[in-house]
Amino acid sequence: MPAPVLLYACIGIEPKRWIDAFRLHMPELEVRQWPDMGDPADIEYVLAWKLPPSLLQTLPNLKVIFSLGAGVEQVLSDHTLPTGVPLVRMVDPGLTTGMIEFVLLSVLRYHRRLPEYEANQKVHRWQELVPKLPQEQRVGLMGMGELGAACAQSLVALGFDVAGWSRSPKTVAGVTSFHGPEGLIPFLNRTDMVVCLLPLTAETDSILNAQTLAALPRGAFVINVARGRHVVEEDLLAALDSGQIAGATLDVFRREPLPSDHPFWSHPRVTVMPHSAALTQPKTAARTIADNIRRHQSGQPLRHVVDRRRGY
Ligand code: NDP
Ligand code: OXD
Repeated sequence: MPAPVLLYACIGIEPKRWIDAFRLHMPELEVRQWPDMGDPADIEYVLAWKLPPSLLQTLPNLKVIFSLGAGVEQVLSDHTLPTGVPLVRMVDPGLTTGMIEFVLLSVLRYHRRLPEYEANQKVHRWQELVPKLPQEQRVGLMGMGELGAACAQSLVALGFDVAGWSRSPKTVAGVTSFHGPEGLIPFLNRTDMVVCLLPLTAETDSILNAQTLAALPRGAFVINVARGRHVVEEDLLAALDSGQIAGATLDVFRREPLPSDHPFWSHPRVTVMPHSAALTQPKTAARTIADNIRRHQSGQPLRHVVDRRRGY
């Protein structure tokens, strides 16, 4: 049997760590790098992130598209995406750990009132600030999938009062489940810190807007680690300025990189991160992809295939 061939087509992402990791986890896999792909008919697998335009159309024997990211809205918006070829999203232990770390860091930062201490330090003010007990801090995860559920469990372990909102009801120990459009406002009403970990779809686009931000208790915090389009930026700025929202940690934006004149950069209650809350880690992710290629080659069902109708 000829060696399987994977085309690395991830514009802007350094290939070396991926190539080393594939060599370790699947030495028999031949990895080619776009645009040096040789005969397009050899390519059975593509690893994609910011795909070169129309590339997929030129691959007659493509069997599976692997997304380098957990979010697949970019790949799905490619009008040349072949209909019969499964698209697999990224589920990577390294990515999940990174997201848990970042969400805990952000929640704890607000919970322990660090932004206030930082402001006090600037004016040399020595002042003790009493934190709430964790069980008095109501954290809400929008999205209870691979990442949302993992973050929820870690927050429960620290004693926070955790709820999740998803499309379907969930049973996660210690987490109150809300679901569906009718569950959204009750979920927001009880949430002091909302963490967005939804996929970007037609239903979730602009979901954090004037109306939903107003449904949070006054003085709530927003942590968006999903996609910039989940947030209506002007509505969030207005809610910050009115005091409805006390602070926001934003890792993702409608335009990335965030333009240098964007008001978020200098807003005193906004923390800007350059879309790096969690990064796919080649060392762990290449192994997951290799396992899936082996499953595919032995006729077993692929894991983590995107449901194109749902959009995630
Ligand atoms: P999953 O597909 O595993 O989970 C998605 C969750 O969102 C599910 O619980 C799903 O509900 C819920 N959901 C989807 N649509 C709706 C809706 N209309 N109403 C209510 N709930 C909905 O995704 P992941 O957890 O792996 O990733 C989530 C997102 O995080 C990615 O799509 C990506 O955009 C972002 N991300 C950002 C990173 C960063 O560094 N900033 C890194 C990695 C990911 P149900 O379970 O019922 O289907
Ligand atoms: C992802 C991301 O979707 O990095 O994985 O944003």
